[in-house]
Amino acid sequence: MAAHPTVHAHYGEYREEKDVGFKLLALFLGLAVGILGMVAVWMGISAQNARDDARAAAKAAPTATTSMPGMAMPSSAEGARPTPSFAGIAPANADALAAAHKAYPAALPATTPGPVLNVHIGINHRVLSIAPGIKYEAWTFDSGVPGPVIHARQGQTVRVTLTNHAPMPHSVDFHAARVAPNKDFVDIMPGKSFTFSFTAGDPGVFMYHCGTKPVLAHIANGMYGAIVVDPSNPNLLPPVHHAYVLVSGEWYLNAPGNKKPASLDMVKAHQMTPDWVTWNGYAAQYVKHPLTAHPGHTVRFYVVDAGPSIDTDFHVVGTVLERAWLDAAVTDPPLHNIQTATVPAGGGGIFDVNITKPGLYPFVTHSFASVDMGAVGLLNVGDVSGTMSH
Ligand SMILES: [Cu+2]
Repeated sequence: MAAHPTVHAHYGEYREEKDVGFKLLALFLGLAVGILGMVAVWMGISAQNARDDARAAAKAAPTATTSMPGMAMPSSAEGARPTPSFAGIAPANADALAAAHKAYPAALPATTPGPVLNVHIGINHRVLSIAPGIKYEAWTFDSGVPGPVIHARQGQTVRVTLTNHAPMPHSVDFHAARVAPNKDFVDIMPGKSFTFSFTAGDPGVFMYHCGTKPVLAHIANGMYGAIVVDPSNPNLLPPVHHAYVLVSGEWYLNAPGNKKPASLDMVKAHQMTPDWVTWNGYAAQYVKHPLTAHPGHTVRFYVVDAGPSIDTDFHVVGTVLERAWLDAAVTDPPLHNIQTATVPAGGGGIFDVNITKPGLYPFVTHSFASVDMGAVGLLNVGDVSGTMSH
């Protein structure tokens, strides 16, 4: 009997921030990157106007809500109004909170030997920090967003056991699997476990997510993650010095989230107007906690766009993508010298850069509205000090 190694993810402790920020009542509006004061003032005025509009609309036509916890979803979309934008809201001590935040570990975990990769994932509802001082009532695979990064080898059997600790049905849909969805991507009732297996037959990086209806809500609430499948032919993805996994996701808030946790605004989700867009669940976390590389070493980014709805236009400022494998088509040869690569919602891409000059290299989606909402990080090449001036 072959040993069946097990992947356990422990993402519990680093998500929580102390509530020191909430003791400071003096909050101000500002962009997460904290540079555009004028815009912040304008946003404050706009937000106030929008808030007034929303209040007036609410008085005129109150909307019913479902009883589903964690969701502020109108029973009918007709006439429903979104809450105003809460993009960029930050407490006065946002910088300190960002520094104290423990960044999601982006480094690709090691593979596991043996023919079977056992993956145990618990499903939970819990409050997470998604930006400095901003809390959200998330639905999670294990205890963070994204869920644990799974690293399989082509040909390996991935045996997934889900245990639902949440008070509503959830499920999982692996884009790397070729299985009958009605048999394996089934709803798991509260308190129940479910196990299914698939062969990791296709190399690449793939999304997984909850597939329970409404799927938009389950993904928007944080139920997504990435699985990397190494090709059995190692020449298809040559070895590199550094490998990082970045999952883009949008957050749609029904409240600012700075005084009490926000939850989902389904109207905003339908309108695709997020408040925050994040790499690995937390706005701009790799600006304060940059990913690292040595000059002249090759860095590989495994990028998944979890959406739920907005594409990622992956770009590394100050270099070109030397090699690119688009949407998990691990072809030989790869594409070369790409400036910006689209990663569609629900898709993935693998991108290699090789940077010789020490410095700070931002990685972004070049859809810059998303950058202002948090979809930016830094690659620190050569352990340089300082920060970005823009
Ligand atoms: Cu779910």
